[in-house]
Amino acid sequence: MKLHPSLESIGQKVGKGERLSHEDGLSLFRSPDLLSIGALANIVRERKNGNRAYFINNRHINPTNICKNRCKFCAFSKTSGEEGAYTMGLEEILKAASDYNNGNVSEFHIVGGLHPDLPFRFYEDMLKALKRRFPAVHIQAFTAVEIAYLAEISHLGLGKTLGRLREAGLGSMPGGGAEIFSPSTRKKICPEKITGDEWLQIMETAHGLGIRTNATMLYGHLESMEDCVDHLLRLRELQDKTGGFLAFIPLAFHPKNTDLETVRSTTGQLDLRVLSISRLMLDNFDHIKAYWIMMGPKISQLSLLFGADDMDGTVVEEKITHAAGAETEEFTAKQTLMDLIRETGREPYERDTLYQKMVKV
Ligand code: V47
Ligand code: SF4
Repeated sequence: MKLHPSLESIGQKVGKGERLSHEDGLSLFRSPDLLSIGALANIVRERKNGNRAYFINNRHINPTNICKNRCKFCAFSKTSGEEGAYTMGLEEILKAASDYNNGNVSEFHIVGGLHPDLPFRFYEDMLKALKRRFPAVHIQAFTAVEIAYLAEISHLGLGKTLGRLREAGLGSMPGGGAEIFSPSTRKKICPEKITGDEWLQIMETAHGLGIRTNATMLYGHLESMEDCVDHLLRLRELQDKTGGFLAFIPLAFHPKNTDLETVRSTTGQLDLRVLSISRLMLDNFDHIKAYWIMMGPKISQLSLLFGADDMDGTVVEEKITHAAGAETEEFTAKQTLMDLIRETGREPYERDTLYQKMVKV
């Protein structure tokens, strides 16, 4: 493959399976040659996952949008009493869980705001009730930010809080809340949130207890290229230590109805670039997800040729990105995901949360 001069040494490293450096990451962000970056990411993607492209039959549930943090990039959260603020009761949560395919999904993905008044018991009861009604469904719930908050309100400490949640039915944790680790940028976009160091510490503790998690990075807001490369390298460092991350998901910032509304939406160019660079830098992550809700099905489909090996899932109901102006549907049928995958020449595989059961469909 003839590479742009800016990518020659990176191409050699990728060919030999060598680790890329911070400087390489910056060169990838600066290079004008997106197609070559994608082609290099594709080499790594095919080395790790062959021609497979995964998806999951899942349902998202957001029990409450009331949140004491009110991050500047978030259009989903509300203050108690504000118009549009909601908190679902247990029955409502169970009803939502069963309203798609009778609850016949392989995963419930549950995240929400940091509610100032709900007790720790509410979260335990929710997990237990879901597990009782849908014993076969894996529950992936609570970002590290929520876990930090639950540890605070439970007064049990982090390890015990995670242990209690696991006993109640928690299977794994999603990757949200990572945003961008750089302290100065983080302060601008989510000053109330736990720090990047704390996010990493919580993930390390979860991994130490055998709880697998995902990881994310929010991009397309006020971050710099350096922030992104630093973020990816810190994830890579923790993955070297614990091996607990399942997948990485780059999250495209949606500005509408947020305090950062003047920032323009991400472009297809940036979406594909961040995704490919993530695949190249995170050499110890097995999976890179192109979350179709945030990228849109069109770019998400092309991502399968730019380093991604997973399109996430059926989702069914999505509030976080849609509050911020997402124009995608909230639900994509399994058949549609399979068609999108096949059109790119990849082979669709339906997977479970932990990538243990993967069935060619
Ligand atoms: O933590 C909030 C982000 C996350 C906006 O682990 C926004 O498999 C874009 O983490 N524009 C929640 N992003 C979603 C999330 C996720 C989604 C799908 C799969 C997985 C996984 C994780 O959404 C939040 C925050 O980082 N977010 N507001 C916004 N305006
Ligand atoms: Fe709350 Fe999460 Fe929204 Fe921040 S991103 S305001 S923590 S719901």
